[in-house]
Amino acid sequence: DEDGYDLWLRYRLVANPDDLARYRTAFTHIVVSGNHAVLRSAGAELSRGLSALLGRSVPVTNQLGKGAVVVGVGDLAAESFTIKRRADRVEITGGDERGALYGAFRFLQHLQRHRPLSGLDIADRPASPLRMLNHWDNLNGSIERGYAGKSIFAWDELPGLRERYVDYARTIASVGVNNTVVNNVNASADFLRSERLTGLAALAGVLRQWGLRLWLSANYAAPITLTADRPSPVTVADPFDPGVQKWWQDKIDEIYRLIPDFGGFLVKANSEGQPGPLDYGRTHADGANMLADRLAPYGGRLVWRSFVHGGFSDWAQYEYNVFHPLDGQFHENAVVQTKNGPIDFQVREPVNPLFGGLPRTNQLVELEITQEYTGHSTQLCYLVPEWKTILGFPTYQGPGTGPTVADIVTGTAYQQHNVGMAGVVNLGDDRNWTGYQLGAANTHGFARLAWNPRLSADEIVTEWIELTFGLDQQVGSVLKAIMLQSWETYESYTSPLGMGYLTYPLGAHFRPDPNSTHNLSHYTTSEGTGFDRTAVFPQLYADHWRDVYASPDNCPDELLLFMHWVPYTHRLKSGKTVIQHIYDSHFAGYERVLEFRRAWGRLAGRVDQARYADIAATFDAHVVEAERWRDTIVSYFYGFSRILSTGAEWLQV
Ligand code: GCW
Repeated sequence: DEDGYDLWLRYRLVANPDDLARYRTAFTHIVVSGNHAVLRSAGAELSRGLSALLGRSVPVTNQLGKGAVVVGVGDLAAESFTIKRRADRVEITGGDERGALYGAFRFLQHLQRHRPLSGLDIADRPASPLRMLNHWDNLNGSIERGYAGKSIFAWDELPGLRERYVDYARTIASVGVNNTVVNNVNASADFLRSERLTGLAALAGVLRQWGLRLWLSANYAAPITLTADRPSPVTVADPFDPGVQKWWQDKIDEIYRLIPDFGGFLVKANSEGQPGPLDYGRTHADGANMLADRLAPYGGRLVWRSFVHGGFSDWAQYEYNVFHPLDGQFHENAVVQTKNGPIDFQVREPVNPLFGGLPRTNQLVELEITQEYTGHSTQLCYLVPEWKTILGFPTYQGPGTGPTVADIVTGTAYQQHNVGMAGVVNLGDDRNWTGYQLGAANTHGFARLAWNPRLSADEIVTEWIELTFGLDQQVGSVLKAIMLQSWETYESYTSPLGMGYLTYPLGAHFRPDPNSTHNLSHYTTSEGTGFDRTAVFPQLYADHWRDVYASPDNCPDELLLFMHWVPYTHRLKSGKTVIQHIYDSHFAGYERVLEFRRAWGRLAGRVDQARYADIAATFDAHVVEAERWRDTIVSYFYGFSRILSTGAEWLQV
């Protein structure tokens, strides 16, 4: 059935008869060398994948010999693997069981893509130790910023298990994810109730077989909430209070008795109404370290989010001002998780100045896979090109151009071990997992970048297309071109020149409504528009970027209205005036979406009917949304500026 459920784990019969014959001779059975649950998963996946690809049973046996695919552990770095073709067999060797599992998946992907067997010799290792998903899933099954149905986790059925948990674990392990936080950072304390923990332990048991550690988001006031009905309740959540410390110690002991490989806690504190240590006059570092110290003996980690703000006027610098002074105070197993930009996952933002601004703090970069501000599930927006610009950003903090964000989150910048990438995931219980078929490319792309931030967007998207739609050249080239343009296309018909936040700020963030953020994210008048942030924000960067951002003439066009307020007639580096750019980009962006729809239409008959029609329907919706955005934004700025477009007939009323 072609409903998208298999995502990129589609093991369809190899169509090319020559390839099929070659593969059938080369691979006849699997040998799992060792007795470990993760190795058994690797063996089971190889058997499942090879049997389907070759159209006949490829069983797990204990006979070495000709045609064996042998998976096991050898003398390599943790999580790394090699795949080697020997005279009569293939050897997949991991530095540990997890590495072996990743090698097994990579081998299957190699065959799914009909890559040549001659000289098959692959060695790979993950760049970052922490490759995490963050689910924003709630106890009632809803998902904050979820556009793919309800949570895949049926909390109230646990410890009862669903088959889908295995497919979830397979899917994310197949691209190297090794940690997952299963509940929302706006956390219900109820997740930590003793009654819930046995159920969560059952879920952790499934994940463990696929090399995944389960984490929980913790509500900082949990000691208060969860003791409220006791004779002597805990009445504060002050990290320096002995009663609070004891409560957390007992809770952490209880969790590790049930889940020995529990990953740790993710905490959103003193942010958007959440409780936290600041309520008691303590700092974020005090709050984080209290938990980190209690997790440390178990090998657990504490991830503390830096996303704090107090409204629009000083949003860009707020987070930096809170966290930069704390650099060096977080303990070794504490990690600060920082959103890519200083605001909130807008389609274009400067890189968060906390990258390069916290050299003595372990950091995760938080990316938003779910398309809260980038098209939900109605508009294709492939985010890997955006993420590449973030990861490749040279901070200039230090010698030369300084470490890039990728250098920081892979640990090479400051020789750190508790670093990596976290993605707010877009998975839900829709049959196709991500609400629309092409959304899965972002899930895949995030994980591939977390594995290796140096892969190009072209390589990653090509891999995803081949695994998902097969090897048809025309499908590949058309889809690749669409996907690689889609982020800048989304930007062009939504937010001009880095302005950001043009959706209604409360609620769902669906509707373009520039009026609702007037004098908040942009100061639009009849003379001009933008946000003059020059007084403070550019100074948070190294001198190089400060000089670039502080001057309207040096600032890159795409960030101009983030940094500056300019008259409509200000001339961009592109040669256009700001107002003409706003008009042109919105019309051109809409036209490009029409072109996406036409191009997809030309693939009729080349993609199975069900997925073809499903994606065609997405492009229909995409056109409607792009038109709404175009008309809202263009009329808004025409309304203020009253400047007619030059050369655009449709505005000359
Ligand atoms: O921008 C906001 C989102 C919230 C989210 C918050 C955060 C989980 O709209 O839904 O809450 O960011 O990242 O904490």
